[in-house]
Amino acid sequence: MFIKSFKFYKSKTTEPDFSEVLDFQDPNEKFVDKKRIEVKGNESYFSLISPKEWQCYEIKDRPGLIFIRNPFTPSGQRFWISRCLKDYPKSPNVVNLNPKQFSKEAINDWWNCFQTEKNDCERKRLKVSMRWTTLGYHHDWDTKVYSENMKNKFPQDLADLTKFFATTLGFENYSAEAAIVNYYPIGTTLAGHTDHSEANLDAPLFSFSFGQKAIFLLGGQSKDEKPSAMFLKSGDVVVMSKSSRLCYHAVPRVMSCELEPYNNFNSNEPEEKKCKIVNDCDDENFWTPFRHYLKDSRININIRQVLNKGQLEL
Ligand SMILES: O=C(O)CCC(=O)C(=O)O
Repeated sequence: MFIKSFKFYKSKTTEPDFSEVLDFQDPNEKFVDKKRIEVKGNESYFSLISPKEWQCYEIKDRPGLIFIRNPFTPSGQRFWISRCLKDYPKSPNVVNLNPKQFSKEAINDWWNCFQTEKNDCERKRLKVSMRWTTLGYHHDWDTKVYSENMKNKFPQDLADLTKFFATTLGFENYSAEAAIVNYYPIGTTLAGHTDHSEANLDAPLFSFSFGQKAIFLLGGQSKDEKPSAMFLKSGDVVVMSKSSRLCYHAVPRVMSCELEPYNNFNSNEPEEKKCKIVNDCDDENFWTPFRHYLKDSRININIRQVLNKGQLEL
């Protein structure tokens, strides 16, 4: 059932029927519950609107899945997008680019190479080949085993952001220790899988989406179950906790989206909400290369806690 749905939404020969895809812009109350979040404290966090204003949902037959509809401010989105493109793919973080096909410079600082490349054909190759970078404990795609030998410092800003979501949603003692940043040019997909390599399978998985929209499938713990399909748009946050933590999920389609909150904004966010770096993102000269990249691409940051509480290493 999972594979059938994946193929259905992936189809390029005929445009699939999207009528069963949940759209949280206009949530159908038959399938979706509006979740009340008990806000811990009165604080907000840079790049986010106040948790009191978050639109937070649960899906009726998918316990443990929490969907927060874009809680990012427009310049907050710009900040995380620029981190994902310009900074996170830099060495010592690991990227998928093959050393037989790409220069050391590209593998060490992909965005810089992509921006300075003059040859259009090579620029295109650099763009479409970049599919992931890993942070913290690096995901080993072959063995699927994390190790202390394959680990770098996890970016503090991303750890703090994830911790803020975790605490606000009532997940205590959360620690972000591994992330995959996925880059999806339109037309690419991610096959059905479960994330089960972490020693800690109780801590929730956090997923932040930016850029063009995706269809996300969330099924059960076996591929026999028909998955729910939902749109993920720029800024949307998905939390897979409790019984959804080990469920099959996939991205069968990335498609263009009418909403581009990172492009269309007048910079009237209160100054006190911004830090210097977010102010830089408001500068259109700074933003232009990111705008170009996102015209036909999506980015997803997928964050996991690896260790159990009190565990210091693997
Ligand atoms: O792109 C997404 O929304 C999901 C990514 C994902 O499932 C993963 O990185 O394991």
